[in-house]
Amino acid sequence: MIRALLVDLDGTLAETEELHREAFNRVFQERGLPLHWDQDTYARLLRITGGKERIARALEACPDCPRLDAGTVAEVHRRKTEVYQSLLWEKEVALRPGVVRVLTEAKEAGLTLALCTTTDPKGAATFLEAAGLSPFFDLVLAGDAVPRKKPYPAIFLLARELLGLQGPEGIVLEDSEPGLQAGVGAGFPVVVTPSFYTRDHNFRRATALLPHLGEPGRPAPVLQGPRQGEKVVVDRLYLEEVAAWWSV
Ligand code: XBP
Ligand code: MG
Repeated sequence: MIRALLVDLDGTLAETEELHREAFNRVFQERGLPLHWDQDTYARLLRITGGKERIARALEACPDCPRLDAGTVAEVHRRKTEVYQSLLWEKEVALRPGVVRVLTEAKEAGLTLALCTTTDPKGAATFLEAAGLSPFFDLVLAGDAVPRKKPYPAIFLLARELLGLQGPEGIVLEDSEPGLQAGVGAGFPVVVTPSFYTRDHNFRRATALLPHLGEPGRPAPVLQGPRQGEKVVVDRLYLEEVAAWWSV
């Protein structure tokens, strides 16, 4: 029996990465840093999870950029988070299909919901508030809550420990390869719904792979996993099937 859903934020709940990208670029301009990330560059940089880490790596690879110490990089990232928070209120970010339904059903069934995200906790909190999702989550693990971000399994291992989950009592919902690796590494079945920036990632190890979670009247084709080739609406029953499939 599943007891918890461990849910990623960026790309899984909503397509937030374009707002992150805009926030990074605005702050680079504000600070006079000779960096500008177009979509192709950003797609590559998303492999480096965590905004601070991403900025630091991009600065190292930029010959015309000043050498900033870790404190200054953290300060640039703090400002980026502020800009991102304002953008979340200014621009409406639509939740992905099935998200509210799956969270609502899980909550009604008494499951524990944990947000497990690489993004900064302040940005994550503002996202949840702006999207009306705060009441769903019993636990929020974000940013530097663990020393090593995805693809390391630390964040999901921490959730496992805090919630006392055995084996597949938790299911991870993810959109990216680093997230999938982290979930698998922590011993959880992982349902992947790829997003705009992660559609070319390798999801071979996903327990279930679908373009989205589906809605009644708009089921999603199962690309991999239980009921492959059929169209499903991901619900509690399907998630139980995923957990059983993983255990075999
Ligand atoms: C995605 C990330 C984040 C965001 C930027 O995290 O890697 O770093 O791109 O956010 P996830 P910050 O999909 O695990 O939620 O700048 O706040 O790190
Ligand atoms: Mg993600």
